[in-house]
Amino acid sequence: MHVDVTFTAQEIEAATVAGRNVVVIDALRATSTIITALVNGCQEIIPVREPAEAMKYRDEKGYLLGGERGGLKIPGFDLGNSPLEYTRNVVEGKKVVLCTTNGTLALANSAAARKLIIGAFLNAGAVAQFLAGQGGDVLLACAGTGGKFTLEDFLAAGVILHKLSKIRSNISMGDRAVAAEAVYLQHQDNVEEALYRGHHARDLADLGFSQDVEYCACVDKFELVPVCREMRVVLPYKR
Ligand code: 3SL
Ligand code: MG
Repeated sequence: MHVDVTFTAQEIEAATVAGRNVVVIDALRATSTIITALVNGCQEIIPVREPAEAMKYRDEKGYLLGGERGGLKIPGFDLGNSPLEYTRNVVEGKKVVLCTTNGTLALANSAAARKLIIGAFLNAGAVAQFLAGQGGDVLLACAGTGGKFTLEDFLAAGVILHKLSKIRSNISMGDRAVAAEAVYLQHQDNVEEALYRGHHARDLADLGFSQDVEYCACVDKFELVPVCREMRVVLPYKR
């Protein structure tokens, strides 16, 4: 099993993901939000690139529109992109159409993957278990921010890699994967503090979302692995 890492949603092309199991990571905050919504009984999540695509579902019964631009709720949407908004009261039994700047773009760009799954600190161990059981090459596809590398996604890739390497000894890692694991190991005792060394956590705190950063930094809070098939994210696997 060969494992590597990409840094941005924009880097992801059909040829990059074809034949590989791909984990999309947008730890702050889209993939953490997806995981939380599904934990709280959301039926499925439809990731879209643009708000206009989401708006087509505006008047459909049972759908909620969620997402952000500039970190804030999109006008006319029901929810923003804070995982803490996606409580059981709000999402149970509902379908959520989610549009975020980087995370849902990364998912849409990864549609040609062999298997496409959702990763974050929140479910790192479960993702590692899932990958170990699949076999095949793996790409940890960090969403990045605005086409640029972000520390939080790289750290989340590192924790998944570290856990995977504990389960399977025969994996080979690309150089980015080696670096991700090393950086995670350096910060494993305080992930939240490490997140604040990156600009996006600080931007979120400035917008009033420091509780999101604290929540998204929790490693292994949930043991589930959302899977995206035909641009529908659901929960097929629960331990
Ligand atoms: O870009 C994204 O997908 C978001 O996760 C960004 S934010 O954390 O909501 O600002
Ligand atoms: Mg992000």
